[in-house]
Amino acid sequence: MKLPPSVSRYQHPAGLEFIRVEHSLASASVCLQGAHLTHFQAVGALPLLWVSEAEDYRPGKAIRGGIPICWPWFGPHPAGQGPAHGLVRDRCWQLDHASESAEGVVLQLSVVQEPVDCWPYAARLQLAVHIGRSLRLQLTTENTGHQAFSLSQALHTYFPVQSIEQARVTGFAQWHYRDSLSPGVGLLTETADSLEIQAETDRIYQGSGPLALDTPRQHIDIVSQGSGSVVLWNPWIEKSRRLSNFRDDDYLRMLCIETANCGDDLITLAPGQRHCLAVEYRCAGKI
Ligand code: TA6
Repeated sequence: MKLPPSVSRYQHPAGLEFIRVEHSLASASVCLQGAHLTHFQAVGALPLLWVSEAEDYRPGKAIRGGIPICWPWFGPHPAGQGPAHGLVRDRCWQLDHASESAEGVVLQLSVVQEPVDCWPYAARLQLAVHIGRSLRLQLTTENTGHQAFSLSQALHTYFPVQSIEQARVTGFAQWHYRDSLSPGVGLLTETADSLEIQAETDRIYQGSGPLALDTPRQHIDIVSQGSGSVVLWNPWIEKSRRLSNFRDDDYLRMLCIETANCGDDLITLAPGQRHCLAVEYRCAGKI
Protein backbone atom coordinates (compact mmCIF):
# COMPACT_ATOMS: atom_id res chain seq x y z
CA MET A 1 0.00 0.00 0.00
CA LYS A 2 1.28 3.50 -0.87
CA LEU A 3 1.54 5.52 2.36
CA PRO A 4 0.88 9.29 2.51
CA PRO A 5 3.89 11.55 3.22
CA SER A 6 3.33 11.75 7.00
CA VAL A 7 3.04 7.96 7.43
CA SER A 8 5.97 5.50 7.37
CA ARG A 9 6.80 1.95 8.40
CA TYR A 10 9.43 1.22 11.05
CA GLN A 11 10.81 -2.05 12.36
CA HIS A 12 11.90 -2.12 15.98
CA PRO A 13 15.29 -3.87 16.50
CA ALA A 14 13.44 -6.56 18.49
CA GLY A 15 11.40 -7.33 15.35
CA LEU A 16 8.01 -5.65 15.88
CA GLU A 17 6.71 -3.60 12.93
CA PHE A 18 5.29 -0.13 13.57
CA ILE A 19 3.39 2.51 11.60
CA ARG A 20 4.76 5.95 12.40
CA VAL A 21 2.89 9.23 11.88
CA GLU A 22 4.57 12.65 11.80
CA HIS A 23 1.88 15.21 10.96
CA SER A 24 1.91 18.99 11.49
CA LEU A 25 -0.73 18.51 14.24
CA ALA A 26 0.51 15.39 16.02
CA SER A 27 2.81 12.37 16.02
CA ALA A 28 1.89 8.75 16.75
CA SER A 29 3.16 5.17 16.62
CA VAL A 30 1.04 2.05 16.15
CA CYS A 31 2.49 -1.46 16.44
CA LEU A 32 0.95 -3.86 13.92
CA GLN A 33 1.07 -6.50 16.64
CA GLY A 34 -2.17 -5.90 18.46
CA ALA A 35 -2.89 -2.67 16.50
CA HIS A 36 -1.28 -1.30 19.62
CA LEU A 37 -0.89 2.47 19.91
CA THR A 38 2.29 3.19 21.83
CA HIS A 39 2.64 6.93 21.24
CA PHE A 40 0.45 9.94 20.59
CA GLN A 41 1.50 13.56 21.09
CA ALA A 42 -0.38 16.58 19.81
CA VAL A 43 1.94 19.46 18.83
CA GLY A 44 2.39 21.74 21.86
CA ALA A 45 1.18 19.07 24.32
CA LEU A 46 2.85 16.37 26.41
CA PRO A 47 2.73 12.72 25.30
CA LEU A 48 -0.76 11.32 25.91
CA LEU A 49 0.32 7.69 26.46
CA TRP A 50 2.71 5.96 28.85
CA VAL A 51 4.89 2.92 28.09
CA SER A 52 7.12 1.34 30.72
CA GLU A 53 10.85 1.86 30.22
CA ALA A 54 11.12 -1.84 31.12
CA GLU A 55 9.25 -2.77 27.91
CA ASP A 56 11.43 -4.89 25.59
CA TYR A 57 9.05 -4.99 22.57
CA ARG A 58 9.53 -8.75 22.27
CA PRO A 59 7.27 -10.21 19.53
CA GLY A 60 4.46 -12.42 20.81
CA LYS A 61 3.89 -10.47 24.05
CA ALA A 62 1.57 -7.53 24.71
CA ILE A 63 3.41 -4.21 25.08
CA ARG A 64 3.25 -2.82 28.63
CA GLY A 65 1.66 0.57 28.06
CA GLY A 66 0.00 2.57 25.31
CA ILE A 67 -3.45 1.22 24.35
CA PRO A 68 -3.67 -2.61 24.49
CA ILE A 69 -6.85 -3.93 22.86
CA CYS A 70 -8.59 -6.45 25.11
CA TRP A 71 -11.01 -8.50 22.95
CA PRO A 72 -13.17 -10.67 22.80
CA TRP A 73 -12.96 -10.84 26.58
CA PHE A 74 -11.66 -8.45 29.23
CA GLY A 75 -9.61 -9.90 32.10
CA PRO A 76 -9.34 -13.69 32.60
CA HIS A 77 -11.05 -16.00 30.08
CA PRO A 78 -14.61 -16.64 31.35
CA ALA A 79 -13.90 -20.41 31.56
CA GLY A 80 -10.18 -20.09 32.26
CA GLN A 81 -9.29 -21.56 28.85
CA GLY A 82 -7.59 -18.61 27.14
CA PRO A 83 -5.04 -15.83 27.68
CA ALA A 84 -5.82 -12.81 29.86
CA HIS A 85 -7.49 -9.96 27.96
CA GLY A 86 -8.40 -12.01 24.91
CA LEU A 87 -6.90 -13.09 21.61
CA VAL A 88 -5.73 -10.06 19.65
CA ARG A 89 -3.04 -8.27 21.69
CA ASP A 90 -0.33 -10.52 20.22
CA ARG A 91 -1.90 -11.03 16.77
CA CYS A 92 -0.46 -9.22 13.73
CA TRP A 93 -3.14 -6.92 12.33
CA GLN A 94 -3.08 -5.65 8.75
CA LEU A 95 -3.04 -2.00 7.71
CA ASP A 96 -5.99 -1.54 5.35
CA HIS A 97 -5.97 2.23 4.84
CA ALA A 98 -3.85 5.30 5.56
CA SER A 99 -4.82 8.82 4.49
CA GLU A 100 -3.95 12.33 5.51
CA SER A 101 -5.41 15.81 5.32
CA ALA A 102 -4.83 19.18 6.98
CA GLU A 103 -6.92 17.84 9.90
CA GLY A 104 -4.67 14.84 10.49
CA VAL A 105 -4.15 11.17 9.58
CA VAL A 106 -6.60 8.27 9.51
CA LEU A 107 -5.31 4.71 9.86
CA GLN A 108 -7.53 1.65 9.52
CA LEU A 109 -6.34 -1.75 10.70
CA SER A 110 -8.12 -5.08 10.92
CA VAL A 111 -7.79 -8.66 12.04
CA VAL A 112 -9.97 -11.71 11.31
CA GLN A 113 -10.81 -13.99 14.22
CA GLU A 114 -11.59 -17.58 13.20
CA PRO A 115 -13.26 -20.00 15.64
CA VAL A 116 -10.88 -21.48 18.22
CA ASP A 117 -11.52 -23.84 21.14
CA CYS A 118 -11.63 -21.03 23.72
CA TRP A 119 -13.83 -18.82 21.48
CA PRO A 120 -15.77 -20.85 18.85
CA TYR A 121 -17.05 -17.86 16.86
CA ALA A 122 -16.09 -15.87 13.74
CA ALA A 123 -15.60 -12.13 13.68
CA ARG A 124 -13.79 -9.29 11.97
CA LEU A 125 -12.29 -6.60 14.15
CA GLN A 126 -11.43 -3.16 12.74
CA LEU A 127 -9.64 -0.29 14.43
CA ALA A 128 -9.86 3.22 13.00
CA VAL A 129 -7.33 5.68 14.46
CA HIS A 130 -7.80 9.41 13.89
CA ILE A 131 -4.57 11.31 14.67
CA GLY A 132 -4.92 15.10 14.85
CA ARG A 133 -5.49 17.74 17.52
CA SER A 134 -7.09 14.89 19.45
CA LEU A 135 -6.79 11.08 19.33
CA ARG A 136 -9.90 9.15 18.34
CA LEU A 137 -10.24 5.37 18.22
CA GLN A 138 -13.16 3.33 16.88
CA LEU A 139 -13.04 -0.42 17.53
CA THR A 140 -15.69 -2.19 15.45
CA THR A 141 -16.64 -5.84 15.85
CA GLU A 142 -18.61 -7.59 13.09
CA ASN A 143 -20.10 -11.03 13.70
CA THR A 144 -19.15 -12.83 10.47
CA GLY A 145 -20.29 -16.24 11.68
CA HIS A 146 -23.61 -18.11 11.84
CA GLN A 147 -24.24 -17.93 15.59
CA ALA A 148 -24.63 -15.08 18.05
CA PHE A 149 -21.88 -14.38 20.54
CA SER A 150 -21.33 -12.14 23.55
CA LEU A 151 -18.14 -10.22 24.05
CA SER A 152 -16.41 -8.01 26.57
CA GLN A 153 -13.65 -5.63 25.51
CA ALA A 154 -11.55 -2.67 26.59
CA LEU A 155 -9.24 -0.02 25.21
CA HIS A 156 -6.79 -0.55 28.08
CA THR A 157 -5.18 2.90 27.95
CA TYR A 158 -2.12 3.73 30.08
CA PHE A 159 -1.82 7.48 30.81
CA PRO A 160 1.31 9.22 32.18
CA VAL A 161 0.81 10.98 35.51
CA GLN A 162 4.34 12.20 36.45
CA SER A 163 3.40 11.48 40.11
CA ILE A 164 0.38 9.32 41.03
CA GLU A 165 -0.22 11.25 44.28
CA GLN A 166 -1.00 14.36 42.25
CA ALA A 167 -3.33 12.69 39.76
CA ARG A 168 -7.08 13.36 39.96
CA VAL A 169 -9.84 11.63 38.00
CA THR A 170 -13.18 13.40 37.63
CA GLY A 171 -16.53 12.29 36.21
CA PHE A 172 -17.24 9.08 38.16
CA ALA A 173 -19.42 10.66 40.85
CA GLN A 174 -22.61 8.62 41.44
CA TRP A 175 -21.47 5.83 39.10
CA HIS A 176 -21.84 2.28 40.44
CA TYR A 177 -18.72 0.17 40.47
CA ARG A 178 -17.39 -3.25 41.43
CA ASP A 179 -14.02 -3.50 43.19
CA SER A 180 -12.10 -6.32 41.48
CA LEU A 181 -9.90 -6.53 44.59
CA SER A 182 -12.95 -7.28 46.79
CA PRO A 183 -15.27 -9.19 44.43
CA GLY A 184 -17.55 -10.34 47.24
CA VAL A 185 -18.48 -6.79 48.26
CA GLY A 186 -20.98 -6.28 45.42
CA LEU A 187 -22.03 -3.03 43.76
CA LEU A 188 -20.73 0.21 45.32
CA THR A 189 -21.46 3.85 44.49
CA GLU A 190 -18.73 6.40 43.82
CA THR A 191 -19.20 9.48 45.96
CA ALA A 192 -16.01 11.39 45.10
CA ASP A 193 -16.23 14.14 42.50
CA SER A 194 -12.44 14.07 42.21
CA LEU A 195 -10.77 10.68 42.72
CA GLU A 196 -7.27 10.28 44.14
CA ILE A 197 -5.24 7.05 43.85
CA GLN A 198 -3.68 6.09 47.21
CA ALA A 199 -3.52 2.28 46.99
CA GLU A 200 -3.90 -0.59 44.52
CA THR A 201 -6.98 0.26 42.51
CA ASP A 202 -8.80 -2.11 40.15
CA ARG A 203 -12.44 -1.11 39.63
CA ILE A 204 -15.04 -1.62 36.94
CA TYR A 205 -17.32 1.43 36.85
CA GLN A 206 -20.70 0.93 35.19
CA GLY A 207 -21.96 3.95 33.29
CA SER A 208 -21.02 6.41 30.58
CA GLY A 209 -20.21 10.09 30.44
CA PRO A 210 -17.29 12.49 30.09
CA LEU A 211 -14.26 11.79 32.28
CA ALA A 212 -11.03 13.69 32.82
CA LEU A 213 -7.54 13.00 34.12
CA ASP A 214 -5.89 15.98 35.74
CA THR A 215 -2.21 16.22 36.73
CA PRO A 216 -0.08 19.28 37.51
CA ARG A 217 1.20 19.34 33.91
CA GLN A 218 -1.63 17.95 31.81
CA HIS A 219 -5.43 17.78 31.58
CA ILE A 220 -6.88 15.01 29.41
CA ASP A 221 -10.57 14.90 28.48
CA ILE A 222 -12.00 11.44 27.76
CA VAL A 223 -15.24 11.09 25.81
CA SER A 224 -16.52 7.64 24.81
CA GLN A 225 -19.32 6.15 22.70
CA GLY A 226 -20.65 2.61 22.65
CA SER A 227 -19.26 2.01 26.13
CA GLY A 228 -21.19 1.30 29.32
CA SER A 229 -18.23 0.64 31.62
CA VAL A 230 -14.80 2.03 32.47
CA VAL A 231 -11.94 0.28 34.25
CA LEU A 232 -9.73 2.27 36.63
CA TRP A 233 -6.44 0.55 37.44
CA ASN A 234 -3.21 1.23 39.24
CA PRO A 235 -1.21 -1.79 40.50
CA TRP A 236 0.46 0.12 43.35
CA ILE A 237 3.48 -1.32 45.15
CA GLU A 238 3.02 -5.09 45.57
CA LYS A 239 1.45 -5.87 42.18
CA SER A 240 4.03 -3.68 40.41
CA ARG A 241 6.68 -6.14 41.57
CA ARG A 242 4.80 -9.05 39.93
CA LEU A 243 4.00 -7.46 36.59
CA SER A 244 6.05 -8.29 33.47
CA ASN A 245 7.93 -5.46 31.75
CA PHE A 246 7.08 -3.06 34.55
CA ARG A 247 9.53 -1.39 36.95
CA ASP A 248 8.86 -1.71 40.68
CA ASP A 249 8.07 2.01 40.96
CA ASP A 250 6.25 2.40 37.64
CA TYR A 251 2.96 2.67 39.57
CA LEU A 252 4.06 6.20 40.44
CA ARG A 253 4.05 7.22 36.76
CA MET A 254 0.94 5.69 35.23
CA LEU A 255 -2.82 5.29 35.55
CA CYS A 256 -5.12 3.18 33.38
CA ILE A 257 -8.56 4.58 32.50
CA GLU A 258 -10.04 1.97 30.18
CA THR A 259 -13.06 2.64 27.99
CA ALA A 260 -14.79 -0.73 27.90
CA ASN A 261 -17.74 -3.04 27.61
CA CYS A 262 -17.13 -5.33 30.58
CA GLY A 263 -18.56 -6.43 33.93
CA ASP A 264 -22.34 -6.19 33.62
CA ASP A 265 -21.90 -4.34 30.29
CA LEU A 266 -21.54 -7.22 27.77
CA ILE A 267 -22.25 -6.87 24.04
CA THR A 268 -24.21 -9.58 22.20
CA LEU A 269 -24.05 -9.66 18.41
CA ALA A 270 -26.27 -11.72 16.11
CA PRO A 271 -24.78 -12.92 12.83
CA GLY A 272 -24.05 -9.91 10.62
CA GLN A 273 -24.43 -7.39 13.45
CA ARG A 274 -21.72 -4.84 14.34
CA HIS A 275 -20.78 -2.86 17.46
CA CYS A 276 -18.43 0.11 17.72
CA LEU A 277 -16.55 1.03 20.89
CA ALA A 278 -15.18 4.56 20.47
CA VAL A 279 -13.19 7.04 22.53
CA GLU A 280 -11.67 10.47 22.03
CA TYR A 281 -8.77 11.81 24.10
CA ARG A 282 -8.07 15.55 24.01
CA CYS A 283 -5.16 17.24 25.83
CA ALA A 284 -6.11 20.61 27.21
CA GLY A 285 -3.58 23.08 28.53
CA LYS A 286 -0.84 23.14 31.20
CA ILE A 287 2.76 21.82 30.56
O1 TA6 B 1 -7.36 -3.55 33.60
C1 TA6 B 1 -6.89 -3.98 34.85
C2 TA6 B 1 -6.32 -5.38 34.72
O2 TA6 B 1 -7.32 -6.32 34.43
C3 TA6 B 1 -5.57 -5.69 36.01
O3 TA6 B 1 -6.28 -6.61 36.82
C4 TA6 B 1 -4.22 -6.23 35.52
O4 TA6 B 1 -4.30 -7.60 35.27
C5 TA6 B 1 -4.07 -5.39 34.25
O5 TA6 B 1 -5.36 -5.45 33.66
C6 TA6 B 1 -2.91 -5.78 33.35
O6 TA6 B 1 -3.16 -7.00 32.74
P1 TA6 B 1 -1.99 -7.58 31.78
O7 TA6 B 1 -2.50 -8.87 31.26
O8 TA6 B 1 -1.75 -6.56 30.70
O9 TA6 B 1 -0.78 -7.72 32.68
